[in-house]
Amino acid sequence: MKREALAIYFIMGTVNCPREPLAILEEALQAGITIFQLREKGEGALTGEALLDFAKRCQALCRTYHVPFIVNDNIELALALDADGVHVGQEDTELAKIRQQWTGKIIGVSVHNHEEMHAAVTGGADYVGIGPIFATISKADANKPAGVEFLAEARASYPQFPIVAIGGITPERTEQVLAAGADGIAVISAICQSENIEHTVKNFK
Ligand code: TZP
Ligand code: MG
Repeated sequence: MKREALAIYFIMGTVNCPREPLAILEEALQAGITIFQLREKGEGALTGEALLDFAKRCQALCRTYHVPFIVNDNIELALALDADGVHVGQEDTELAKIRQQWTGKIIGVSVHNHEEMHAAVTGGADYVGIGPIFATISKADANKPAGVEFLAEARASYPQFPIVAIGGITPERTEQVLAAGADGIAVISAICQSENIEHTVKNFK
């Protein structure tokens, strides 16, 4: 994948939204996010038909704006929808299995250290997510904030590999994260909780 596609990576689930989720997504798309991930998890998350219906609506919006639609964790949902990609953590379906099923699709993997990074790169991931860089309110089981140290090391080891940084990132903190080597920033709350998404995305840019 092109590293530029990771520039402004918006992640959202209904649980993260203080108002109508599809309105938030459409405002973010209009404002210029470059990739979207549906991450429907946590207490009160949609399941079954309701999840399928919501996911289809998100996908349709992303198509309208020509923005890749990625599904978090749920490989069955991603396959059923023919999503543009899937993002998995270390505890989710094995990368090798997904890679077999998913030629020509985007696969992202969360990594936290050199071993995981090496396994992702050699196992066929298209990009990696590194974080949480800062403290986050959006992931209950998040590791401790790691800062930019490993991010910078990962970039030094893999000068060309697509890397997105995640966790507590705001427009004010973006420069530091890009300087450490990220191709882009992945955010939930900075956009979901923004009172002016157009303005927030512009600030990220
Ligand atoms: N993985 C590491 S931190 C995080 C995920 C999914 C949550 C990021 O959300 P926020 O609100 O941008 O900190
Ligand atoms: Mg996961």
